Amino acid sequence: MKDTLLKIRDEAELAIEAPGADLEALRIKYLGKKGELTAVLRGMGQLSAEERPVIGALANEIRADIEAKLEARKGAAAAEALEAKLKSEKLDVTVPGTKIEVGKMHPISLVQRQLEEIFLGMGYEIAEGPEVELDYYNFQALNIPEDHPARDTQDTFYITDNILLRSQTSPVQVRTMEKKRPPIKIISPGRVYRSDAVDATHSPLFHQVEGLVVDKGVTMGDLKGTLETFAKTMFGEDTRIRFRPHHFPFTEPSAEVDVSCFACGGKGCRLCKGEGWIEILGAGMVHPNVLRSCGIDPEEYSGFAFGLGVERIVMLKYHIDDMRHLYENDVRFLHQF
Ligand code: 2NM
Repeated sequence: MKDTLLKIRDEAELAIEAPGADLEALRIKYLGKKGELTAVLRGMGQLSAEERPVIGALANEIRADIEAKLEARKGAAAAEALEAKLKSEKLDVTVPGTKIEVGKMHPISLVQRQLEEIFLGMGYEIAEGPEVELDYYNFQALNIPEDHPARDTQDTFYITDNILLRSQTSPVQVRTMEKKRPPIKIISPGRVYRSDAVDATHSPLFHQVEGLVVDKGVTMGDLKGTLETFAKTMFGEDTRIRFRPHHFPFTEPSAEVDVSCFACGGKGCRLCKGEGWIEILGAGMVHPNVLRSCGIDPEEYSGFAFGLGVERIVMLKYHIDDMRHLYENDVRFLHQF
């Protein structure tokens, strides 16, 4: 029995010292209720009265010995683990930091913000609305007849018979006129969609800013004064504007609006193609049918509206000759603004 005990002690010692030893498993194996040492002690009944205290003392000594070795090894393992953790988490404060790239505002956003600032400064509010729109708000309420070419599936993205991607931001104006009583003074910036092939001057998605003023006694003179103030703020104090007669279904009378060329001052250059003038806006007095559709009495109220394409302004302002640059997201292009 003594030999068995000594053998257990030697084995346990080796096992505890072995690299990667599972100390808890070893504790159970040797000292646990069903462990090897316990098994030996259970057999002590067969021993003689002289042998029993000697073997008992040896067994207790070995138990204490194994316990102490386990504890010591546990402490060493914890110290090793801490050492490894400290090593792996070592921080070299002299290593160069990760460079954080600071982005830039896209030129379309830049110009859109600028347009917003100008009209906010004139007391306008910014109105927004859905890009997925009902046919009613995009066409019908805007006095655009059933057979108008803009309604063709060739020109407009239809989702169903009466749901489409808005082709202008005017439906926002209609929704505002439906909801609010005059005075109304809003601009509606946002994305619009037309089924155009991509080329240097066309994109199926582009951006518009439209304006609308409705009140008692609003005139074409107010429209001219507003657009003149806008043009001077946007393109410089010397800028002049001119109206050319045009047709829009939603305004009467309607005009296309030019600004004097901000590159040559009107003498004629490459930017204005020798004209001295650059077309920049569409505008007019809101058609009585449109006011009526929105529950506003055209006998009591009148209004003006205008619309411009943001991409066109961006391209003129920054001398960009191809609209595709604005959508290709090449950072070398975008970092120029
Ligand atoms: C343009 C040109 C002329 C316009 C009209 C309206 C509304 F809703 F009041 F009838 N909103 N925008 C308008 C007028 C838009 O864009 C070239």
